[in-house]
Amino acid sequence: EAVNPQEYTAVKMRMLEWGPDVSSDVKQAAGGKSVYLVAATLRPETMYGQTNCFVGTGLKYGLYEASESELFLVTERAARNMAFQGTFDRPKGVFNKVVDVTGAELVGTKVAPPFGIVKEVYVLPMEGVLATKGTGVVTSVPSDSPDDYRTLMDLRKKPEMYKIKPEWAAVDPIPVLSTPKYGDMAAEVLCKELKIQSQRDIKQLAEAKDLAYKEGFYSGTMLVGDFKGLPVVDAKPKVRQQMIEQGLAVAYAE
Ligand code: A2H
Repeated sequence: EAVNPQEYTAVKMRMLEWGPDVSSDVKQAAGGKSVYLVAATLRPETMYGQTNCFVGTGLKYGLYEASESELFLVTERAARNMAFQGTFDRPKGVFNKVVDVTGAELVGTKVAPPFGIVKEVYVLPMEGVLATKGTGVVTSVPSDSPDDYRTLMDLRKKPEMYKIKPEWAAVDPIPVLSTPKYGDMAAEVLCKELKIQSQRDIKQLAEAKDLAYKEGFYSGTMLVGDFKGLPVVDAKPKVRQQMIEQGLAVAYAE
């Protein structure tokens, strides 16, 4: 990992309305500032197709001061990395947590996904979110991510078990790119081909993820956005740059 750093795009999903379980401590601490759930992605070109946001219900997050007016909701590990990468409007290495937040209480919170065709989406639980990767916040693109697709379908099947309202999982996958092998719904096609039954089918999901990633990157064509018609390989850095220039994302490495 130290030898081969990953260059993520950390997308700022603006909090629009806290979910029913968010504590009054959190609401008070947020005050009048803008709160962003910040999600690390390797596929910025797919952000048009965001349908929800995932957190781990057993994970601990915090609200961290990013500037005078902005708070970032991420894990402490990510806040520390961001502080050392100069992401915050603070001296290098300085990060200040204003309040703790649990993943469980965030479920049902409404956020605005940057560049999303759908403008308002909900925070939902995902079982496999790692505390040791990215920000602990994962944005969901079920058209192109097999993990996201399978998790969304699991949630729709058993909303009571996952303690969600069905309407929070109501946004369908949105086509964002097309590939010769899998059409415009690579994740769905691969989950069916590999007979993936649940988000716990880790091995098959890893294979599906690899196939979707390679086919999308090398053979995909954009269907939406400013770079519609361009190969994914060319659109990817352009979408990333636009998001960063517009203040809707930050570079994040680990
Ligand atoms: B990707 P890598 Cl469309 N725990 O973004 C689990 N997964 C996490 C995570 C965490 N803490 N942080 C980020 N991720 C996900 C989009 C996407 C992603 C698409 C297709 C594939 C894909 C939308 N979700 O990932 O282990 C994020 O999901 C498969 C490569 O560092 C992030 O990019 O390679 C990806 O995993 C980073 O995983």
